[in-house]
Amino acid sequence: MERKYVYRYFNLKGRGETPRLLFAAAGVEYTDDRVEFSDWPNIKGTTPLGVLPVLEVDGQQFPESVAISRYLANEFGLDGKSNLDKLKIDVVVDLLIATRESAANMHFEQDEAKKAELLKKFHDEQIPKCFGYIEKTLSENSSGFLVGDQLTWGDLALIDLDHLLCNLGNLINLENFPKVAAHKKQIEALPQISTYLKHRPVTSH
Ligand SMILES: N[C@@H](CCC(=O)N[C@@H](CS)C(=O)NCC(=O)O)C(=O)O
Repeated sequence: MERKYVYRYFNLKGRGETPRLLFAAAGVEYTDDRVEFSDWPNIKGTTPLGVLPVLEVDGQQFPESVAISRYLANEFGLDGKSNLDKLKIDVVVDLLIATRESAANMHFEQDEAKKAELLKKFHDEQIPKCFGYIEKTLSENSSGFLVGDQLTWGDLALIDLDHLLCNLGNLINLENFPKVAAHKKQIEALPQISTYLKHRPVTSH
């Protein structure tokens, strides 16, 4: 029987966009419930952990963005074919999460001196570590996808972070990572992804 999905997050990409990309890639119907900040105080107490995103599967609510993405990837066959491919995806996703956290901490830092210090560390350490590893992973796979010869949730998580870093005041120069740049183009050109990207609500991040 077909599952009924409601996906609840703020009207942002943020931590919540990879699941939406997964629904788009798989062509699976869902309710994209974008919560207004003014409504959030009334909704917060009804969620499992007091935070979003939440995925409702046939009326049952689940928190945690990465667990949600991994579940949807499993359901939609976008999880990699072998256990080794799944491991490769998980390593990349963990690196992407750490990079997203660093970018967010830096973005929201109010103290200008501290912010400059975080920015330097981000460029000198976090970007080379994360994207150097991903560049190498991509160069070991001739299909252009992160693993195997078809799309997985690792590809979607990767373009999602590319978008964030490019939008948040150019936090990455993809010219330094040619495989990542080519990967972004390849994934964005997939028909179902390209259509989704053209039509998704415009948000700053
Ligand atoms: N580890 C959680 C973190 C969720 C989280 O911190 N969500 C934020 C938005 S990105 C939130 O709901 N903030 C509102 C609040 O704390 O009241 C996940 O990845 O889903």
